[in-house]
Amino acid sequence: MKKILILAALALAACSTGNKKPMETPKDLLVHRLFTYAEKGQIAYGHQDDLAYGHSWCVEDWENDALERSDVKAVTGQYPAMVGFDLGGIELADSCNLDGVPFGLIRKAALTHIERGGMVTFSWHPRNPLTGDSAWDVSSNQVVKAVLPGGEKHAEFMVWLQRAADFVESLGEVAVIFRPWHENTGNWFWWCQNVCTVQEYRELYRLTWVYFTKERGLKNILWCYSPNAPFTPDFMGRYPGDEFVDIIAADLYEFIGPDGVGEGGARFSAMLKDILTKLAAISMEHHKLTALSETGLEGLSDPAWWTGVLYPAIKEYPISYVLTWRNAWDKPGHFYAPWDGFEGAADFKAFCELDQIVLL
Ligand code: BMA
Repeated sequence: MKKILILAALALAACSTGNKKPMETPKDLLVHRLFTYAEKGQIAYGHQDDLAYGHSWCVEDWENDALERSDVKAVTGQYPAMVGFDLGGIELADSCNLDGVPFGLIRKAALTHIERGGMVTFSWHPRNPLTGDSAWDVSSNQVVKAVLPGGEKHAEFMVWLQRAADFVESLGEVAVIFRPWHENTGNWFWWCQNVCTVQEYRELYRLTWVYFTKERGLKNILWCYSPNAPFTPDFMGRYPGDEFVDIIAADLYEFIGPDGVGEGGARFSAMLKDILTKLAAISMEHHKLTALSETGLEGLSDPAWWTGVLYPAIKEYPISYVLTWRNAWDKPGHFYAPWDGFEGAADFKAFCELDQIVLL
């Protein structure tokens, strides 16, 4: 028995010293896991902020809380396969993010979820570095230019990157998805297409990647480029380049207008299929993973949204995961997944029970 253990230890040592096949890094394993889902036609389900709070509850004494509560688990019996968190606020060394979630809780929740076998993705809504207002301040088209080398805010911005990188580094040897400068083909963030040039955007993304990867040596990040649908020339026109990206994804929400649930769902479904068709071809051409990095119907006013709208629209496509947005604890109508007691929970449960949909 002992001999077997020694031989096993030697084999492992050989792997890690590079004598034979090098050991797989946490990033390799996460890439492999996501590619496997896509190859098998499976889709992992993710929910933003899932372990930090839910509809009308939030973790308070996070240092002593085992973080067992989850709206998704309350309804389905399982945690989501992926949990998303937002780093907005880390740039100014705030103790809580833009939605009031302590960064200590975010770190603990992310590590707890990974320990349980789950995956974690980070978005970032940093303030506008030129005006000091929120990420949604598009009053100036000089902001991205100002943070690039030679710009008046460059030195300050590098400190912002340093603080974000410090946070990721503090997670240790785990792989996470990072999705900075998302929805750049919209017109609502200071890095969107209406307020910066193609070149400026690409330099912003690359500057971030180079700082994290080369200067800080943070090698366990899967970089996700996620413009919003619909597909426009800017979608790939602003692509930073294959070297800087692991996942080419898209964000798309359903909005119900005056025409009601049925029409809203049909419009969303058509747009979703269109963008996923393009993403399937693009990800294949670039040898990248693909995903639906943010989606949802706020308030879930369509009782059959999961199995009637979302699932039929995504089931044919090789997306590795789909993430729905947060269930705000302090805004009763701002939720994107059911919670315990929500009357439309059965449809979500049915969606999660489909063979193709992966929870934790
Ligand atoms: C938006 C809303 C906001 C929130 C922001 C960042 O979609 O949920 O309430 O502050 O995301 O999480």
